[in-house]
Amino acid sequence: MKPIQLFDTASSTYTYIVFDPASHDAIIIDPVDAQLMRDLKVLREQGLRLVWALETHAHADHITSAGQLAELAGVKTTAPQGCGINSASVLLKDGDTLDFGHEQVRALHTPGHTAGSMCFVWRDHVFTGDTLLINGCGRTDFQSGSAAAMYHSLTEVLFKLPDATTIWPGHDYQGRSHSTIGHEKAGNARVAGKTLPEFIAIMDSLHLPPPKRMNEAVPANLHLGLRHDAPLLHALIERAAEGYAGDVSAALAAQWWQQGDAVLVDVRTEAELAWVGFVPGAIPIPWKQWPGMAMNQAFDETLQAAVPKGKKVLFLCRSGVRSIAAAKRATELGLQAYNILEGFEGDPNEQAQRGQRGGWRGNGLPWRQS
Ligand SMILES: N[C@@H](CCC(=O)N[C@@H](CS)C(=O)NCC(=O)O)C(=O)O
Ligand SMILES: [Fe+2]
Repeated sequence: MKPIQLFDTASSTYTYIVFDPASHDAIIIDPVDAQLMRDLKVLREQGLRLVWALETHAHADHITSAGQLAELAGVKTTAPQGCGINSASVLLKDGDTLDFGHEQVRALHTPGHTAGSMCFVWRDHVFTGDTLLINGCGRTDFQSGSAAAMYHSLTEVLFKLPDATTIWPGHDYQGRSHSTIGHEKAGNARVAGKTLPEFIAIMDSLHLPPPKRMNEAVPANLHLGLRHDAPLLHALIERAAEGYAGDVSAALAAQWWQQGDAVLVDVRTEAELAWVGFVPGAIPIPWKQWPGMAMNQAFDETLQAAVPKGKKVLFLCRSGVRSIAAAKRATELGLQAYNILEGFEGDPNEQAQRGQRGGWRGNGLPWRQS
């Protein structure tokens, strides 16, 4: 079994998803904020339930999406205890293990790139973060880095793993994907066959420019990528759901709709549209069914006629209950159906601030009062 390896080109960062094939419980290692939607999509497509998000260290070159994954997917966050990421729900010490389904990862404290850096061992694989890279290693010239500590972590911790262990690095800047402990022990240009003074001399002579996003990334990552004052209410989100394609935020729904990728169907009753307000351009197909009631043929037929082949359908109701029922029915009819989270009402605070006769709602949907 292999991990799913994902790449962020902007920062050359590898993110990993590892899962238990029996329970479908999964973990994600070093997720990147710009790839949040991609990662949620992979999880949904593979039918995985994310249980842990792990950070190998406080990154200096990109912002983690762990905080957003916690808010959107309910994942529990973990970080090495020596990295100052104190908002993580679990802080890991050397040797700690995390279970996901019948699988387990073990944390190895490997200081050097940063003082708190960790690697994670799973079966005969090791996720080495920015400690051991392919034919290289993480830099040691900032963020509590230490070449001497790195030398010890490489030679006394990682190189003590079996030679056949597959290495999955946190970055690669030359398109390589993985290596093995045996291979790096024998040929890694920075450390193989080097004494400690030789290694320190090599690290001291690198003179790498600082990561471009360092001043922004490090403080953000100490809070798992979330700013205290930035509510996620209107973020563009898409998440897995059972019985239909998924849940989306109103903002993302509006984007798909405006791009012409999706049809927007409002399932509220005529009376509600008249009294509460409506979304101009949305197709009204009221959902008038409840458990035990025979299927409403009119709903099925109008819906099928309204959604062109190849387009998604987005369902909107008042609070997000009927839209789920409608999305499930549409899925049975063979459509790619999504439920819009929060419904038309959305956030009560925002609703109070809304203009009287219409305009654009804060969540991205236009609306008008009849
Ligand atoms: N050029 C990249 C930074 C690259 C960099 O410094 N990467 C760090 C990991 S955060 C490293 O340890 N690199 C080791 C190396 O390039 O040998 C950026 O601006 O973001
Ligand atoms: Fe790093």
